[in-house]
Amino acid sequence: MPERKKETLLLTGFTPFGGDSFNPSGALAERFHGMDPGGGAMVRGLPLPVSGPAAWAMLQRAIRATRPRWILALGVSGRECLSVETTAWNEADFSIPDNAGLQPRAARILARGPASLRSEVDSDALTAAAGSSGIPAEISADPGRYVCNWTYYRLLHLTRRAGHSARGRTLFLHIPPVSEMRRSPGDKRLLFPLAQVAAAVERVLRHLAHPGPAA
Ligand code: PCA
Repeated sequence: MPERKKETLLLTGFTPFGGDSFNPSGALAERFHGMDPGGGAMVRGLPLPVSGPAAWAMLQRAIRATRPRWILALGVSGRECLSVETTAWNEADFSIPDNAGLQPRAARILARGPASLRSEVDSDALTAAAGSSGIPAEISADPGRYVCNWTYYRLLHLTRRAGHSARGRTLFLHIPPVSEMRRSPGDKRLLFPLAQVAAAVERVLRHLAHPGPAA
């Protein structure tokens, strides 16, 4: 019997920004590229530039080329937990310039788009899967108003279209800062080892591709 072609699970992350020299989200997108998370899927990892328009242009090309069945977008937050983001907001309000030097304030992302968009992924089940890794996981309706929210809003706006390959299967996960981001020996933030965050993201990937009882 010919082997069935695997369907794409597009996993995005971001490059470093805001003075940090490391971004675990982009590193994990690279690490999991080519992984088989079960459910007939194959992970395609894509680190994105930290700039709304540039990230979106790259993401649109990847979506057109791979017609993903699932999209999991990752970004690093300042929170000491995993945040399963349920909602994206039609607002760009950057507290610092992005990597292209753009800094929209109180601006709409899409002039005629709705004020907010919600993911249809089962966030309760997914949060339970993420939290079984030992890193606390919470449901969040606030992905900030920076590049992650921008990207998530555009993603949900695109994939909610009837017949879109990733309709109902698009989600954003904020991950906590990791030890590689320590700014100085006196940096007092709770920083997780990258390997532990990777284990949590792996659970999320497996759950997304193949929902079922947590392994
Ligand atoms: N986090 C930022 C942008 C890139 C990233 O990893 C954010 O939360 O918007």
